[in-house]
Order: sequence, then C-alpha cells, then structure tokens
Amino acid sequence: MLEEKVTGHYDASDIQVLEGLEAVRRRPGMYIGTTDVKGLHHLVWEIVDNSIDEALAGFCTHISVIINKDNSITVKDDGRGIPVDVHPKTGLSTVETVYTVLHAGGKFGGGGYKVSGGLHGVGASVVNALSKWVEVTVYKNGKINQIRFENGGHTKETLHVIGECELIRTGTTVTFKPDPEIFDTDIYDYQTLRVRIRELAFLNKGLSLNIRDDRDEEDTTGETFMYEGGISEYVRFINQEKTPIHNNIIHLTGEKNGVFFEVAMQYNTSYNANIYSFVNNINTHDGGTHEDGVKRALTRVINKYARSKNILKEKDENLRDDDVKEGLTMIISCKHPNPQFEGQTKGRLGNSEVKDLADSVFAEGFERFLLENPEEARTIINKAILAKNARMAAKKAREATRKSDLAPNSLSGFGKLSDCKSKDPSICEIFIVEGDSAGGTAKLGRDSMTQAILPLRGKILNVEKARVDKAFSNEEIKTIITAFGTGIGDYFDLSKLRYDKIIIMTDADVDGSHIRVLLLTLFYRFFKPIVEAGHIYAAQPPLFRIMHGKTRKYVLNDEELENYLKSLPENVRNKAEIARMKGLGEMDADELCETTMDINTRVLRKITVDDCVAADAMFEKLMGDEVEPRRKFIEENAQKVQNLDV
Ligand code: 1YM
Repeated sequence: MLEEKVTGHYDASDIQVLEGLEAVRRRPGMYIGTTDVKGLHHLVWEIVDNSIDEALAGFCTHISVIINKDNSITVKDDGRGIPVDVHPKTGLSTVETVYTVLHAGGKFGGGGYKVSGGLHGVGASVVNALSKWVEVTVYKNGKINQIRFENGGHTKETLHVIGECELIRTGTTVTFKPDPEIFDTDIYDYQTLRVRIRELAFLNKGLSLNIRDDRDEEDTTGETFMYEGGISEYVRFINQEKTPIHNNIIHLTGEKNGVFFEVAMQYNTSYNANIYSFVNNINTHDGGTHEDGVKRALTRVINKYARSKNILKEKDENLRDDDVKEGLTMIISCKHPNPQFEGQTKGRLGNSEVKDLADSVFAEGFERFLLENPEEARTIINKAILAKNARMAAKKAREATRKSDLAPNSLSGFGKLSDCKSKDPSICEIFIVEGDSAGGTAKLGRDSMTQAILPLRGKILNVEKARVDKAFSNEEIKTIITAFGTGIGDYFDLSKLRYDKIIIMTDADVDGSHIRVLLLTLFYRFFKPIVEAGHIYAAQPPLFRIMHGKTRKYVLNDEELENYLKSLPENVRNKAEIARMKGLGEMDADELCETTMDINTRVLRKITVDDCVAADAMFEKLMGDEVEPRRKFIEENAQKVQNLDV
C-alpha cells in the first residue's frame, strides 16, 4: 500500500521508489554480496557507515550498536541527525527519501563527501528493503521525530514528532529487524560485530564506539572502544602478543587534494610481515597503490640509510622488499573521496595518484625517524640484513626442492608419500596423517585411485618460530611442498595443485590438535592461496563407537553420544556397548575408511581464513614462545582450532 506523503498526495515517483526497493529484494546479492550470515552482518555496517560519515564530517563523537533481544539491531549516533525537512525532489521528508530512494545519500545533503565504506549512500535504503521493519528516530531542533517502515521498505508511519528534547541534543537512532524471508539466519554474532567495531575505533582515532548485547542478561554496559592514538594503537595491539625490537611506534601522516593518508609501524622478533591496509575503513586485502607506494619507499629508504651509514658496503647487494618486511607490523589507512576499487573481490585500490602520495609521505617521515633514532635504525637494519642472509640460504634449499618437483617420478621415493593413481587433480585428495601406524591403516583403507596418504612421523616444524631457510630444509615440509606440486614463494602456482582436497587427519586429542595447528600455521604462512581457495579440510574421526544388535554407530563427541543414546528405546540403550575410540592408529582399515575417509560417510570440516588479524592472533597464542599457556590454550580451545574459520 502506498502511504500518503507529508505533502498530502502521492504520484508516480512513489511507484518508482517501491520498484527500486523491490529490485533490491529480488537480487539482494547484488547489493550486499550474500544472504548468509555475512550478509546479515553487512546490514549493520551499512547503517554504522552513515554514522561514521557523520563523524568524519566532524559532527559525531559517539556511536553505539546494540543487539536487541529479538536480534534486531539498534545503531545510535550523536551527529546532526538526518535532515527532517521536505525534500524538494521527492516531496517526502529527507529521512524518508534517504530510506526509500535507491541512490539517495550524499547528493541529498549539503556538500561534503562521503568517505566511509559501504554502498555510498544507498546503504540505508538497501537495509530498509531487506528488513521486516525499520524505525528511524531523529533528534533535531528540540524535537524527537520518528518514521517507521515495514515489510521491505513500505512507509508505515510518515515522519512525525513524538516528543521534545533539549535543543543541544541531536542525533540519529535506527532500529531494524532483518527480514527472515531474505536471510538464511537471523542470529547476530556478538564477536563478529565486536571485532569490527573495535577495528573501526582503531581506524577513526578519538571516535568512541560502544557495543552491547541485550540478549545477554549480564551485559548491562557493553564495551566501549576509543583510541586517541588511532592506528598506532592498532599496531601496539597486534604486537602485544609478539616481542617488539624497538620501542617507538612509527606513525606518519599526510594529505593532498583531499586524500588523507597515514601509516603506523613497528618491527617485532617474528619472521613474518603483518601488513594491513584500509581505504575508507575497508580492508584492502589485495593491497593496491597505497600499499605499493609505502613498500617501494620502505625498501628505498632503508637501503639508502644503510649505505649512508656504511652498514651495507659497496659490494653488498641491496636489501629487498621481503628482507625489510620481516617481522614488520604495519597498518596503512587512506581516506579517499573517490576510491577506485579493483580486482575480482574489489579488494585493491587502483587510484594511481595515491602511490606517489604514499611514497612521499612515508619516505620523508621514515627517513627523519631513522636519522633522529639511530639506535632503533640500527636494530631495524640489522634485522633486515639477517633476513637477507637467510633468504640467500633459503634460495639454495628451495632450488633443491624445486628440482625434485620437476621430476614427479621421484615422488614415491620422497618421504613416505603413497600417491594416488589418478593424475586428475579435481578428483584427488591427500590425507596428511598423524603417525606411521595410522598412515599404514589409512593406506589399506583408502581408495588408491583418488586418495593419497602422507604419514607424518612426529610434530612438524613450527614455521612461526623458524626462518624460511630452516623450514625449507625440513624433510616433512619438503615432502609436503613436493606433494602439493604448487612450488612455493616466487615459484608458487595454484594451478599446479595436485589435489582438490588436502585433508588433515589427526587424533581427536590434544596432540592431534597441536599437529593440526602446526600444519595450519604452515599452510597459512606458505600456502595462503590454497587456504583461501578452500582446499584445506580437517577430517573428523569419531570419539565413540556404539554397538547394539547388528548396528554399529560412530559419533563425534559427547553431545552426539548423549543424543544418540536418548534416541534409542530403553531396552536397546541398556544393552548398547559404548567404546571410546582411542586413536586413528587403533582403528582397523575398514573402520577408518567408514568413519573418516569414505566420501559417502565421513564428515569433513572446511578450513578457511577469513579474518587475518584474528587468525594471526590465534596462531601467535598457539605458537608463541611460552609452552605451558600454549598447551593450556590448545586444551581449552581444541574445538575452536578445529573450526579455524575465525
Ligand atoms: C544510525 C544511523 O544515519 N546518521 C546521520 C546521517 C546523515 C546525517 C547525519 C546528515 C548528513 C548531512 C547533513 C549531509 C545523513 N544525511 C543524509 C542526507 N545514523 C545516521 N547523521 N545532515 C545530516 O551529508 O550533508 C544521508 S545520511 F542525505 F539526508 F543528507
């Protein structure tokens, strides 16, 4: 039903409005990507983005997000409040226009550009289109105004005054309930919202963001995130699980033609780089011009400084990108009025002018830092030189593995891989199995056409704590590299992967979890594209076997055991024999095949790496220097580690 608008009549433009929102409902994927749990959370960010824009414009200092009991979401800000006057083009109030007209947004406001992420102004109407109901309350000019929409953006009550407030009180409050007919799930995940809210606080210094979960009776105040230091504090946060090698966090900023650029960095003792870049608060996973500019300048400035101080001699080769990145934690943030996102997942910044801006801001600031802090400069350069030496040693070792990779016939003699007969990667799987004895059983129970078995003798090397040269000379790792067929580092080629599924098969105990995490660390560090492409799985061997009469049933955990027993008639239940499965090695081949390997009966869990920051923190905790807390953490989190899609 079309509602009367504030001017008292309606016309063809209303029909257009509803057709616009109807288009969003017909193809939600085009607007929010997916309608799974990710899309559900996306709605929150569309609304929060409007508040962030208001903060970037300098009018809003506090934003709060509440998950209500019914899984509706409330977002509040203390900005100017969405304009409530009648919009000249639509004849509707501006709030109603913003929430019902696709492509409204910035152009309806007076000047100023939108720089936060999201759908650039169409976000509010998209959220409205995909919601069961939306209520918008605007505090402005001493009045509290409210409007309500139902069933995918139909105006239920036009904007009206519901009360008065103090003149100085301004802001916007939006509550929406996602439409269950559109989304696969309607349950919000507190952690997902919390991690992003915290990230937004790091990325927008001085802005206070609060999150509260009203489904949780005990959560009365929520958590507030506010960082005066902005991305410097983000670097400190990431490095808190690591060991920094110098005290200062280097923080550089610059601006040109309305493009704002900043970077914060600090080196730690690890051997990996953690470089995260953002444009308008959106993570640019695939980098882009802002990242390229900084990296180019980083390598150039370090080489120049090292030569000027004669730390690098004339005969020495230059330090390379990889050398100067070792152990580096870096956050790059760019705010751009007109960002061009490129690539399949739009995760790359394309604006060419940003490269020189990033380069010059970084080079100037970093050079000054090195000159003013000679001790820290020395520490940083020494680390890069050690990395260079390791790289040269690794190259030798890598060339050795590459030779064997070129001769696939040598595979069978290499390590203990029992390869499958088929050479068609799309149907082939490799099981990486804990222990020789389980490996032997798996070999008997496999389908030798499509299933390869690689037994691991013991714990594999922890690559988080070893330099690349050591990793490449480790036998187990060499076998894995050779078996996968993709090569590594500069030689990596995903299209050469020899198996569609790489299945980690370890016991359901603490040692098994540990080996699984070591393998995941290896894959995450050296074969990230394989993880990202969804080729890694964890097998799930059962914990219990229940026998009654001629029936044999396997279950994965205590909960499933309890549920299964409950489902049996009492007389059967009383006679059922329950055996706790000890380990992979103690199953016979038929059992192992049936429970863990047969594609028709097994349960696999796909491993993905979604949030690099969170995953990295988990690896750090699991793999850091302290052994006892690590063991304890694994024990407590064995289940989570299994579900490493953090
Ligand atoms: C909880 C969600 O939407 N806040 C918000 C939105 C706007 C303004 C302030 C605003 C913007 C401008 C002028 C302007 C929006 N206004 C518009 C439009 N919070 C939330 N706070 N005055 C107020 O951009 O010039 C779209 S969003 F188009 F009406 F100006």
